[in-house]
Amino acid sequence: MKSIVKKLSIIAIGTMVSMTFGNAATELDKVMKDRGLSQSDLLAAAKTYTPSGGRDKYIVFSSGGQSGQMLVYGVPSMRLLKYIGVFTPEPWQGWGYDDDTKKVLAQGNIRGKEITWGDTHHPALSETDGKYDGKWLVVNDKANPRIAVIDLADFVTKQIVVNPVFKSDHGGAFFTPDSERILEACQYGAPLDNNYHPMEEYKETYRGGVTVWKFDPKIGKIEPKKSFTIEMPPYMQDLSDAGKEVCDGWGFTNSFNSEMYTGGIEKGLPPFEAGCSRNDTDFLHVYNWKKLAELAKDDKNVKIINNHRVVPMDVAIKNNALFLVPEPKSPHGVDVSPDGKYIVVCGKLDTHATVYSWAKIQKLIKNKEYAGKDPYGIPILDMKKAMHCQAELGLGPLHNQFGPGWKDNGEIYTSLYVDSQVVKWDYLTCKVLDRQNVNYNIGHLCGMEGKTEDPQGEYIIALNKLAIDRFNEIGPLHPQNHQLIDIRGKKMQLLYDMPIPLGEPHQAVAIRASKLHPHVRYKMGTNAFTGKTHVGKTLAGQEKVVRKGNHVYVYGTVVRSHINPEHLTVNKGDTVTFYLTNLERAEDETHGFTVDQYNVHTSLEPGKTVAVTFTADMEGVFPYYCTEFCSALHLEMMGYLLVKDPNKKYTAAAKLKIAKMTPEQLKAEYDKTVATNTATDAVIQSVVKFLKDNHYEKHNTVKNLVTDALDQYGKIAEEKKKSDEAVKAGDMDKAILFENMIWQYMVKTADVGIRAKDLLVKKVASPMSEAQQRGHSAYLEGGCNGCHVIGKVSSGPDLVGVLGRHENGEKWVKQWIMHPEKMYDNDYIKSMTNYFNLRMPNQGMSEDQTDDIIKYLKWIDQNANLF
Ligand code: K7E
Ligand code: CUA
Repeated sequence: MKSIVKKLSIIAIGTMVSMTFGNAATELDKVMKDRGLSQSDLLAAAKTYTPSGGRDKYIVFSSGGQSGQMLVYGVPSMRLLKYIGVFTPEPWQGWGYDDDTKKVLAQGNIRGKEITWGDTHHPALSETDGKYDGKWLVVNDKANPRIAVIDLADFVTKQIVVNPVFKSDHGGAFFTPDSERILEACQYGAPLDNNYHPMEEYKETYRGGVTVWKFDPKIGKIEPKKSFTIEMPPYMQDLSDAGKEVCDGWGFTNSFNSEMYTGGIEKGLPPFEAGCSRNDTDFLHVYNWKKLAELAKDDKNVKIINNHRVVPMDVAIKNNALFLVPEPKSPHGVDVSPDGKYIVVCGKLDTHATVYSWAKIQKLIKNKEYAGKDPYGIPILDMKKAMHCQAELGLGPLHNQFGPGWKDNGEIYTSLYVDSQVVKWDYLTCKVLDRQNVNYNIGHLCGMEGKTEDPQGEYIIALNKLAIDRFNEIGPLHPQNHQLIDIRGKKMQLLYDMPIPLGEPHQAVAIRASKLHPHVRYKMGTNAFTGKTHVGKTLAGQEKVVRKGNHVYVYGTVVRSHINPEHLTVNKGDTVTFYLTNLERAEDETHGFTVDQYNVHTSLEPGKTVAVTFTADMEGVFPYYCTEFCSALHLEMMGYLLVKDPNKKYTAAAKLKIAKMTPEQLKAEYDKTVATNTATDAVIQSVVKFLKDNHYEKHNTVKNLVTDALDQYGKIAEEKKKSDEAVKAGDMDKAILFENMIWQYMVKTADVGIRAKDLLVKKVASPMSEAQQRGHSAYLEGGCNGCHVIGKVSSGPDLVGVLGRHENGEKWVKQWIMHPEKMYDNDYIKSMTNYFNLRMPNQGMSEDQTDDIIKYLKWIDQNANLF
């Protein structure tokens, strides 16, 4: 008995399921077949697909490699959100094309030389207590040793600092757990000064090192004066990591040329690659940056090189602050475990990852138990005695990320460059747990907050060096390939390939989106780089042009859809500065600005003030315009720069005779324009009434739109005043133009108002049942909307109330949809056919679809007041 009941209920559920999802399931089957998708593809799609308007849980900041920029994208959707201009000009944001951004870029000039490219490698997010706080982002430039600071309040680069002693850098940037310091390690050994030193004196005069930058996390600024560099042997320092928890105050940097080989292929010597990988081991540098920071404050303990404090090796050695630990052959990544108890080093040319124990290292240091000294006198600790365990992972281990099970299960993920794999293993026991193939040749891997003291897990992103066959062919230069991997299960699952059309990304860092709180707009008149009021701040009505000698300052404003001023005449050779303030308050109402042929551009987000300076060295007429498609009148958002040569005589052109309008014609045009405005206003008022009746103020997004609409509407009164004055003065031409301006404001108001109304309808309408949703889809599929507009008589009758129009309405409508031809003789149908000059065709709707459409029509009737 029981089993029969169970069976029946299973059948019942089965029927319900197929009733509910029947159509969708059939379509899904078809799509799977057509596109050749498997069940696991569907699962991967469901794990990454983010419906329109949806948000990602994590935000990734990826270095943009040779582009010198940063990339921002979301996880799990892998949707690209932004490029951030950092070391390289970025035209959209005006980065390097307006005065203030040029100043930031100029901070990165090296010895007076302008550098317009960068090789970004390692981004780092600021931390509080070893956890991301969502405030600052820093990244290094390997080619031109620099660090940039990006403000996460607006995702804009605010500072670039040049390393005064290195000639290249790699192992940085790395924040210490409270963001008071940033570690930046050198890469290629080179003289710390700027002088010539022959290659033969490499060991004597070339050096490596780690710069310990002071950072003020309150204002997000690196303080070069309070920073110093630890001198190190020219071993080609590579990746680094800052100590945390039990090893807080220490830093770890590995190296790959302890041979100090200097190449010379052109002289018949073996190349660098052979000489640098000769030894079985290289050195992990272990240094007490906190102690050295104290020492560096005293002039006695430092050498000043290029105006920068350098702590020499012997000072560090004498103060027990610098040690070396052998590590297997040309290693690459070094990562400190979340509790600071272990340091994991990847072998690169060795198949192992080596786990060092901080407790053991400390004990060796404390007991001064050294295995020897390097040529510079730095104590070397015994590798075996410092080691916790070693894991045989495969070919080419490069980088590590920790997973949420780090504490109990030693959860860690390592990239294998040569084997093209991500390996999950246990760094406490050095046991391998799982492998996932990636495509191809992975470099870094990015866990969700996987470098912090609080790794989130869920996903790992493989940042691959090669894409090869993964994407459509686009020529010999392929995109980069970021692959999203789900790590929640026992087995890793590859979910998504994301092509990146920019430089080699190296490292990326991911943070929970909930930790970021960027601004929507700037406070009116803000200089984005000082955070203070811009000297060029100009409000509506304050626009003016000021000449000081041969420098012309324009205090201008931009707002939909005009630039004020619209004419500017200057002399050839004048310097021109446009100060522009975007008066908009509305979210996403950005304007852009350029003067044709003068190579300037800027982006004006709401509230921002910018300065654009150039020398008007070409005579002629130069349109300037807004470069963002900001409204229906965007193309009209323009003006003219006229540059005349003061040494030239210009003869006036003969005036073209154009017939003038008669006073009667002018009056007629004026009346017509006013009538259009009155009609448009009636539409606006009906929308306003609808919005008020339905309590738009209860829905924040709708409320913002209404505020924006009313903002536009509010400008009408003043235009009306000007129009009336013109009428009084008998200048109908002018009056017509002001009436036209009123119409423009009305259109903008109506545009936003109707968007608000649509949004409000969706919010206040009763939710559709599954059947009603299916009915809505069937209605669209059947092409019903080609003739019927809900709430309006269009090419067919309004369908609001259609079910009540006939006796037995549902049956009537059903028959009419399924077999219209049977009813063509009906008197009512005949009259309708005559009226619309159209006859409803048989659209081949099934009975199920028709029933659903009727349910949808019921939903329309329930919400009739909204249409
Ligand atoms: Cu491995 Cu520059 Cu971090 Cu590239 S580095 S991968
Ligand atoms: Cu402003 Cu286009």
